[in-house]
Formats: sequence, structure tokens, C-alpha cells
Amino acid sequence: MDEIKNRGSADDYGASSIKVLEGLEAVRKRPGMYIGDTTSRGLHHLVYEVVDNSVDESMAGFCDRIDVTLNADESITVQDNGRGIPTDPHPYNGRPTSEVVLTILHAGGKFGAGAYKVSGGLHGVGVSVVNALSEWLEVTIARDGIERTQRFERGIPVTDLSEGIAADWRGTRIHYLPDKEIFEDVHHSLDTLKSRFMELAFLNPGLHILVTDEREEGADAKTIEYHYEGGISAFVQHIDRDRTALFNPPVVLSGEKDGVAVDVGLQYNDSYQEHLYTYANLIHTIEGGTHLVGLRTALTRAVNESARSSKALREKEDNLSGDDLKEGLTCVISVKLGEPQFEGQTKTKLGNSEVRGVVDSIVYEGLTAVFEERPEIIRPIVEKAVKARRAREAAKKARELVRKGAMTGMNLPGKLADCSSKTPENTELYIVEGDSAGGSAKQGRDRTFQAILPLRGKILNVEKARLDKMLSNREIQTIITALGCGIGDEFDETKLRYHKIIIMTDADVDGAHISTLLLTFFYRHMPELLTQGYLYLAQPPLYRVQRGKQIHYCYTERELRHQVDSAPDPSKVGVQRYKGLGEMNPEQLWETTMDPANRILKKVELDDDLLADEYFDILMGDKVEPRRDFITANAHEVKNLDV
Ligand code: 0RA
Repeated sequence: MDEIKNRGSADDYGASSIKVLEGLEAVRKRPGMYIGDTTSRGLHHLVYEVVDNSVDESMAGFCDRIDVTLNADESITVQDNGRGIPTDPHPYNGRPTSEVVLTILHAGGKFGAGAYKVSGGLHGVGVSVVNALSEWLEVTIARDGIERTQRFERGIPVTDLSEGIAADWRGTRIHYLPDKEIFEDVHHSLDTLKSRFMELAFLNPGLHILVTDEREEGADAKTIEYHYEGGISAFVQHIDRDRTALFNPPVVLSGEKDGVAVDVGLQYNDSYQEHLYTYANLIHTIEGGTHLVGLRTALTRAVNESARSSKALREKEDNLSGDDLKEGLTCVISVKLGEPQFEGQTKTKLGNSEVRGVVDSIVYEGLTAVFEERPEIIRPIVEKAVKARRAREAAKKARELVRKGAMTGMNLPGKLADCSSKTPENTELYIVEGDSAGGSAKQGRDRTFQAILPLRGKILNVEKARLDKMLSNREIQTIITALGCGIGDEFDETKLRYHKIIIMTDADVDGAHISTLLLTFFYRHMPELLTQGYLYLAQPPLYRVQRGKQIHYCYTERELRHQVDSAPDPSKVGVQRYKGLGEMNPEQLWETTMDPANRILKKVELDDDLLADEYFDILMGDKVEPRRDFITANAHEVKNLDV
């Protein structure tokens, strides 16, 4: 890490430029150390890092607008209307401060603009990392009516900061092109970016974030604006926009104590899931942490106390537990603190122990006051939680029955054609739509390591059913027993009987529906299958193309076009469109979809749970309108739903 010392002779300039080169080289050599990885995820982190610098400027009170443009060449422009990065000579080496910020690792944090720097990005590694990982980057700074610019290539300044021309704007613009030498794929996902910007706009009320996608050829670029004066309360209402609230508006609690600022919005609705999002310094803490623990403790205590004193909970009833209070809860908590510690596998778990007590007391005191002011909201919460408790007890009994079956190993479902290998690391379970495709799969498979479980018809929509009802469903029981790992809190990864679980359905709308139902079930009740990478979607071919004696299987429309167009005589090409798995004989099914040497498997990954929740809610929820809109808008994607 580079020390910034107060010195600035010409000699030091030589020394400092060597440091710059060393720093850049370190980043380019091990990008993963700075941005996690160089997949699509890392690529998007670059955008977040740049935007987060502008968000910092906004939180310091100097900026209320950020414009993000996805340009046709996949370069990104981020412009804000803040004070502009300072350009005066920096004591470190006499170079413009903006150049130091963009070339020295970890320099960003040391230029904190007064208020605590809280936005996250790459956990504060700074915009110099983005610079190092860009083919080129141009910074333009407008301050005091003068605009100056500087260009970098792979992090190295290739021009000096320009002398300056008259400017009619104020702020900072960063325009960069991610380096194709570093990133596997430089395509940005508009959906992924939009989801993060919406989140940032909710968490920073008053801030305007505008996104423009200039990449669609021919189409007029549309600008989408995110701006919510309502902050966290609006966030909660947005999450619940297609659910029926038990009271309105959401409860909002805020406070600050010992340097920790806490904002909470919470609401109950008539659904059966919990939707809880936690943030620390604007980073989505997927793994939870001390803020979450404080929140749950306070919520449970405050509800129980108010329930007793208002007699909403009968005397002979036990206290409600934290689990009872999860059903139908939608909640966002955002904490801001000086020195966050991020722990856990993905560094998204807040570790600061002092936060727990602060959140607990702010939430407890706030809730107790709200229950006194709005006494009408306590009863529906308690009634919901009491029902949830009964359902949970029923579900527990059902689950135990299912588990006993799974434990003895005797009761493996009759429909399951198991494999001979008993080493989970090597085995695969194909969950197959329909008995006839199941039959072909049984005949075509390699029985040493491939097990087949045919499912008949549709499985239950778990999004609309309670746990107890779901566990009485035959198909669901069969899946749970075959996997052997239990569900919910009792999930045990070490008992999982197959390390690849492959959903194989027809490549049509019904097949997409079944695989979505299955994904929803796994997402809600065995999320580890998704987070630990056990779950796959089989990709059966869409077409069989015969050219003379040669047979080609095509998995996309593009491949088909290529096969037809490249044929010596296109009119002699025979094309068969597969409507379902059932149209393939066992050999063809093996060859195209099951043989590890040829098949295509799509790994189901869980990247952004806000986005994932939205997909599942829209696809499986009660309201018809949003689902119809979604299916029309994404008709080509639904059949390959990547969560
Ligand atoms: C440090 C000091 C000052 C501004 C900034 C940082 C700043 C950084 C970024 C990065 C993106 N946009 C930004 N906007 C501002 C202000 C110092 C001063 O003017 O007194």
C-alpha cells in the first residue's frame, strides 16, 4: 500500500511514478484481489466503483445528479454535478490531485470530502483500480467555470491534465473502456446495473440517477431516471408493490448513536415469505451480520411486549418467536458507520459488534413508540404470526416424516432410477418433465453416475402455498427424499446425494414454467443448492439439421442459421424442430443433452437476490398484470431463466 507523505521534489516525482507503475502492475496481475473476479460480476463492479465515488459526493451534500451512459462500444460514462475532483498539485508528488486519485492505489479514501466516506463499491479500493483495468479512461473535471481533462491507458497517464476551457457545468465525468485483456466478457447487463441504481436511489433520497443505454442500434436511446424522495419507506413499498399490505404506510425508524446511523422501513403483507434486505454503507450485506441480529431481537421483543400490553396476544399463548414474525415481513435496514468490517465468504456480512446494540435500541424504542401511536397495526401482525406458528408446527411434523423416510434410505421414491455410484461428488440427478421423457432418459443415461427422477405434471406453486401444504405435495416429497439433504433450517449439505442436480424440461413455455416452479422451490427452501452451485438447467437442442449424411444439433437460432447458410446447397438441408424431449429417442437424448462430452449445462447462479426475488415474485405471484408484462418483454429469455 502506498503511503502518502508530505513531500514533493522533482526526485520524488521519479520515485512516485515507479510506485504508480508497480501499483498498476499489481492490479493487472491479480485483478481478483481488487474486484473479486474478472467475470461479468467484476465488470459490473467497475461501474459501481465509479458511481459510488459520485454517491459519496452526494452524501457529502454537494451533488444531486449522476448520469450513467452505456455507450455503443461498451465503454461507460459516469458524470456527476458535484464539486469536481480537486486538480491542485498534490503534496505527494506535485501532480494534480485528480491524477493521484486515479493512479495511486487506495488514494481515494485519503481524500475524504469531510463527511465520512460510506459508499462501498469495491470496498473502497478506489477508482485507480478501474483505471488500471481499463483500456483507456478519460477524466473531465469542471470546477470554477473551467473544464480540464486527462487521458490514461491501462492506468498510465498518456496526457497531462489539460490547461482548461470554459465550462458551463460543474462536476466530474469519467469515461472508460473495460480492458478486453482482463475481462472474459465486456458486455454490461442493463438489468443488473438498473437494479443497483434503483437500490442506490432508494437509499439516498433526493439523489437522481439517470441511465441511458446507447447500445441498441437504430433504437432511440431511452433514459431511465431513478429518484425517490420517499427513501427507505418508498423502497419497502416498491418491494411490496404487488402484494397486499396489512397496514399502510410502512413503519419507518431512524436514529443515530455512537457514530452509527440506522434507517429501517418495515411492512407486513398477506404473503408467506420474508423479504428482508440489509445494507451497511450502501453495500448489500447478503450474508447479514450484526445489524440484522440487532433488528430481529428488537422486533421480537417490541412486538411481544406490545402484543401483551394490548392483549392482542392471549395470556395462555407463548411468546412469538423471531421465526413466527418472518412470515409476510418486508423490511429494509440501512446502517452507516465509520469503519465497517466486512466478513464472510463473499465479504458481505457486517462484523462490527457495536452495531448490534445500537440497532437493537433504536429499533426497539422506535417500534414501541410507533405501536403506541398506531395501535391498529399490532393486531394484524400478531394474528399473522400466530397463524405462521401453527403452520410451522404442522410443517415440522410433516418434515420429520419426510426426513425419516430419507434417513432410512429404504424409502427412496419408486419413480427414482438411482445410479450405482454412491459418491455424491461424482453423481448427477436429472429431474425430468413427464414420464415419457423420463423413460427415454432412463434408457439413454449412464447408470453408473446418472440418476433419473421423472416428475408427473406440474408441481405446486410454492410461492402461493404455505410450507405445510407444500410438504404434503407428492412431487415435492419425492424431490426432497431423492436429494436426502432436508429442507429449510434442517438443510444439511453433507447429506446431499448428488452434487449435480439437473432440471431437464421441454424447450417450450410449459417446460419453462415447470423449471421456474422447481427453481422457485429450490430458491425458497434449499437456497444453498443455488449459492453453492449444485443446480443446473439442461439445454436440449432446438433443431436437428441434416446435411447429406451429417447430422448437426443446434441449440440456438443462431447456430441453425449458420448451419443452413453455410451448407453448399441450402435447399437440401433437412431441419427438424424439436418441440419436446419426447421427440428424441434415448440415444439422441444421451448424445445431445446428457453426455458430459457433448451436452450444454447452464449453471443456475444467484448473483443479485433483489433481482432474483423480483423474477420469482413476478413469475409466480398472484397479480396477473406484471407477469404478463414480464413474459412479453422477455419471451426469449424465459425459457432459459438464469436467476
Ligand atoms: C475530494 C474532495 C473534493 C471532491 C472530491 C473528492 C470528489 C471526488 C469525486 C469522484 C467522483 N466525483 C467526485 N466529486 C468530488 C472537493 C474538495 C473541494 O472542492 O474543496
